Amino acid sequence: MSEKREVKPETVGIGRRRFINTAALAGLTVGVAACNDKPANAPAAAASGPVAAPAAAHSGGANATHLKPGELDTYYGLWSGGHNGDVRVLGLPSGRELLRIPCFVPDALVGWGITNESKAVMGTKADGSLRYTVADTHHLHGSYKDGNYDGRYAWVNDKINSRIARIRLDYFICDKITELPNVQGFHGIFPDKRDPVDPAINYTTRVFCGAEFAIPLPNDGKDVNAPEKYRSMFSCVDAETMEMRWQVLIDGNCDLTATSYDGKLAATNQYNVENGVHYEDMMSAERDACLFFNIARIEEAVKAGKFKTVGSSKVPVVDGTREANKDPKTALTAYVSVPKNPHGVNASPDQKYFICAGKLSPTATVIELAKVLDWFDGKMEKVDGAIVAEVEIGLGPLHTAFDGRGNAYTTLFLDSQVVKWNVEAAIKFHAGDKNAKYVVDRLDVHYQPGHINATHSETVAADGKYLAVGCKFSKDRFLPVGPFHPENEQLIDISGDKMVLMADHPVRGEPHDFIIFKRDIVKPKQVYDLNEFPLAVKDAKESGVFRNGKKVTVKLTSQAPAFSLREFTVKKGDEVTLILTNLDKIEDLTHGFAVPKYNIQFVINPLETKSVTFIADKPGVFWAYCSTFCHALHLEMRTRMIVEA
Ligand code: RUQ
Ligand code: CUA
Ligand code: CA
Repeated sequence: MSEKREVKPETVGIGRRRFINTAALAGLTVGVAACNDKPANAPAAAASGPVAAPAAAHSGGANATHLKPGELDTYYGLWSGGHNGDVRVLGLPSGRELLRIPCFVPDALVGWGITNESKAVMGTKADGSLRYTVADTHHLHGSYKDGNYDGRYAWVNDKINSRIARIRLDYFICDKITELPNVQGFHGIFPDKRDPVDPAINYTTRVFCGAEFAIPLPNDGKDVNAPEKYRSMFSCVDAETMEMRWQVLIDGNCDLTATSYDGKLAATNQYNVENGVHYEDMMSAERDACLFFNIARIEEAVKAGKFKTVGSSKVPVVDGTREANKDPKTALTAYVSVPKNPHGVNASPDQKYFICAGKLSPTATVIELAKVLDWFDGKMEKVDGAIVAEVEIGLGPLHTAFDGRGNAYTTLFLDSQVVKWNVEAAIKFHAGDKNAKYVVDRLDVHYQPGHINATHSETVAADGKYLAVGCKFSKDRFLPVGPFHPENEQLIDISGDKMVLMADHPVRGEPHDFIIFKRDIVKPKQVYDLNEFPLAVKDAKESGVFRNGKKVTVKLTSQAPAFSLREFTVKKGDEVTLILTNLDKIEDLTHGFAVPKYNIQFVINPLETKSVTFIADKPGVFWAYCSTFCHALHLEMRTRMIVEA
């Protein structure tokens, strides 16, 4: 779009830096009309630190991303899979993609949305077909224990249909999906880090979900022409059961979400305190808010029956509006003001602050959590007193990551940069010490970065090693492939004073968010436990065709290179349920099962059981074959399905 001139990636230096900046700003006039009211003088230039040294001069350098054949990565990355509705597992620093975990959208490789087990997780209509086949995943976070990832679960959102999916990190599979009632545009998501009341519960038990779009409550076709009645809610899902716990009716909307390390506070940034319906309305207020939730008080209110329900949903809804929460001593919510249309809110690893990125404001706002709690305790008069810094960092701040050494790294969408800034120095500067240099470093990224995360960034174990940046535009960074460009996930070494760009990785759109953790956090199992599956065919001798009127069950096992039945016969019009257990218990010995003309395909891992149900509506012979290479005689591994006319 903005790029007419050629950019030579190998020329790193001041000239190039300026050039890329100009290109990025030129691009925004076309691509980001909504942001045209940015301040005329770019604060980026004023606060700019020294220019980044050439990447080649750094000892870590790009070589660190190149692993020798057979070498393993030291970190896992979990990336949301965007519109594919899956979660991608990457090895880092190499950036190699190791797995995709389907969640919200069918997947033909593993048979997600085809097998009965996956359909039960995804949700079906009365006729057995899938309720939804599209998704828009943005945000992914892992479960915590003692302030660090514990490798039990991860959660990812679906913005289109307001669903939350849980990933089991023992098998790297999606095991539950919950649809949030009475909300639209479910966006931000964050697990709590411990219980607000019970100190023995030092791990995640709740997941918080923010909803961006206000809708009539209930959304039943009445009130559609009364936008002033549209409302948004903040939701809490139980981490174990994945049932809804409660919702909070709020003023304004929710964007991203953060939680405190003590479990007491959750917050969501709000870009639409105006309750505007059109984007001009949503940008009219000079300040929006970071809305805090007092979790213990909300749960007390629910227990005391101080809630209503909306429509057919039984989920308790408490009142978190400004009007109902004026008295700090009883308030469930606190609206801390932040400049115009903020975006990301992130919890610093020292457990003290939430950082709100300004988006339309070139600032980051630092909110001290102890002071928010003081307000709830009636010890501080104005909740805005919790703002301990509001400093200019550059144009279009979106998300922030941390290195555990007091520095924050914020993406600047419009400047196409990552800015490294020191939180305590920013607080000093805000307090009046104009000599406090809070901007430490800036690095050009390519281009228009959104999400950012560092190794263990939002945990007490933040180790300041690598930073990943999700760049929305890749422009000239890869071979051209027509109009639809890949995005560019860049990896940056942050172990030194200067950030060093290590690698570009093209990705299919649009991953948004990700977390990165040390490989020993998870202990993945590579062979299933037969007992996990109620339908398991535990012995090849149990195989056969079992008829009950028009309902037929076919039980089958696989052991390389054969299925337990050489053939099986059903009748036209039968409702067939085929159950297949893979009795191979050797790591990596996965089979597949594909039935021509019946739209059936799935893989079956060691000691896994899957089932499919279909109507045998086409008579004939159908060679059901193993579709995953498993053995020298893989091509011979078939069974003949005979459907009698
Ligand atoms: S939002 S960058 Cu969901 Cu920032 Cu994507
Ligand atoms: Cu079994 Cu291929
Ligand atoms: Ca606004």
